[in-house]
Amino acid sequence: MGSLPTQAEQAYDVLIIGAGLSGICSLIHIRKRFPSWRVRVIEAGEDVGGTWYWNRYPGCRFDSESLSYGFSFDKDLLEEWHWKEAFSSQAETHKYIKRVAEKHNLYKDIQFNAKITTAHWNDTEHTWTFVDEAGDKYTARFFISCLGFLSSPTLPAIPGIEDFRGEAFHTSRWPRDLDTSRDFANKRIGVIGTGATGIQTITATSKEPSIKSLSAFQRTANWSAPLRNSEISVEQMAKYRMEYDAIFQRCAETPSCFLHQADPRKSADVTDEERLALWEKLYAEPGFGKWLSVFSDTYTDRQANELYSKFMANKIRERVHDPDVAESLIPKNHGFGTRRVPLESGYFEAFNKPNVHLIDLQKTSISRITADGILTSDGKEHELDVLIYATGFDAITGAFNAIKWHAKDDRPLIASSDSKEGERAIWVDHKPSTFLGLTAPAMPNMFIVLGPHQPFGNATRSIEHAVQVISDLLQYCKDKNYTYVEPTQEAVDEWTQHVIECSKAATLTNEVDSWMTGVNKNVKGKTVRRVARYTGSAIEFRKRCEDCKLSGYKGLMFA
Ligand code: NA7
Repeated sequence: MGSLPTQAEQAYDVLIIGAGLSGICSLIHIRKRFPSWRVRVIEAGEDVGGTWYWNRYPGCRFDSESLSYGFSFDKDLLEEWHWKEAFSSQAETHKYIKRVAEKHNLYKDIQFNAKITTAHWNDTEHTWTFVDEAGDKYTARFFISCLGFLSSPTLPAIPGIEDFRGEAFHTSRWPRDLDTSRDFANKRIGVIGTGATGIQTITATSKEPSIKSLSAFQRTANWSAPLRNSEISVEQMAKYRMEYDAIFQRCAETPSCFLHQADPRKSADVTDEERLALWEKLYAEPGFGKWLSVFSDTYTDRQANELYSKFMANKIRERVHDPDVAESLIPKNHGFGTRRVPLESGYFEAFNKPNVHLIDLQKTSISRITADGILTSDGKEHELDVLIYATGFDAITGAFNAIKWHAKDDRPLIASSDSKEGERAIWVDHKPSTFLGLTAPAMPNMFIVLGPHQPFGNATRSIEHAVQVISDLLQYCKDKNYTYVEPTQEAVDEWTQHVIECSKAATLTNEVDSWMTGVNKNVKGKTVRRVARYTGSAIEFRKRCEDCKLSGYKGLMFA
């Protein structure tokens, strides 16, 4: 390693931004691999956990299996840890992450309450300098972005937000000391948004016996299906511990690293009875099987998708007493599974309660937020004491966009094409260009975990893999005494084209607006669909990363 600048207050070999699962996994591995290196994590929150630190809203929990989620490299902790439920709650998951941090003595290397605001590349020194909100500076040779792909919350672009006199907050900024059974007593609660978060929040809040009323404001109906959670006893957990190797092996063999795999048959290969039998079986089982273990053409063949959607629509009709409400809850503009399917624990039954109301914004839209609630276009004012924004995130590129980047040649990372900086930006109009999703052009010495163009599936599995690849690459730099690494434009173009080609296979998903297709109407410049995530399989992704390493890192420039 060349010498680091001395004038900076804090100089590191590796700076990690974010102390969620990606950040702590990076810290553990970098420390282990490079014991003499100075490593520091910068984190905006007060504790480790990332997603599981910020999202404390009621009902927040996994909808992938707890057993498939832990760090597979930490065998001791797998032996020690008891997942209390098949689908762990936020509190338990956060406890797990804290335990990882304590066990590996990570806290001493993490700077909390520090939000990075600007980043400057120094092309002479081959270093990045970061400045946080408090004005503190950190200089680093390499940095690992562990910013998260759903970490930048967005409020709806609705007039009057600032007028509301009651309590209002975004689900991922849930007040830490709020006790729903106490603080929601006798209150009229409103929730805007019915994505995965809204569905969990609405379900849990509807079960609060003390609330006066709950109004769910739904702009787009979302498909959702039963989670079927259960407790894991001490005896069961002891048994599961012996199966961990097989569990992680299975994750490694599926396209999204979940425990579920599509049925290789096509919908039309079987009789109506056989088809129904598989669907009923999956519906009765816990977890994502009902999204991911269906017939292989369910998300590519329109007719196959329509059939399955009809099956799911009937399930909703069976569960919701009021037929009009049921029809409003059944999505009409997209087929089942073409958006990420949230799993629920009584969501549809919530609307059978007399004090729970669905406001279908397709029938009457929100005109404005007022001092006392929400005014809809039919002239009705829905009076509220608490207003919860379950309105999602500026996904994938949002956390990058929250930092002012001065990359190589002082280029900004993100800018819209119609802006002054548009011509020089690296990701114009939020369109990422990367090499293997791990590096980006004109952003030397940056490595990304769970960023654009990476597979997102089972997050921990993707994180472990990305951190491994990055550690190997850093080892290569160390061994060769390189202080500079950047992808070639050719490699970036080729990889970005591959990501776009892969996305074409997800035919029906591509026809739907969602954070997965890069749309968020609350964010300037995100009104049209774009390819921001890797939809090829995780298996293919791993292979391409391995090929790159075996080729001596073809596609990367070093100095
Ligand atoms: P999502 O899935 O992006 O959902 C956001 C929800 O908020 C969705 O129902 C939106 O409706 C709704 N929304 C956003 N803006 C508005 C306005 N202005 N008016 C009305 N409704 C609005 O975010 P989540 O937090 O639920 O989930 C994100 C991921 O986290 C999830 O997929 C899991 O992977 C975990 P829309 O559909 O845009 O009409």
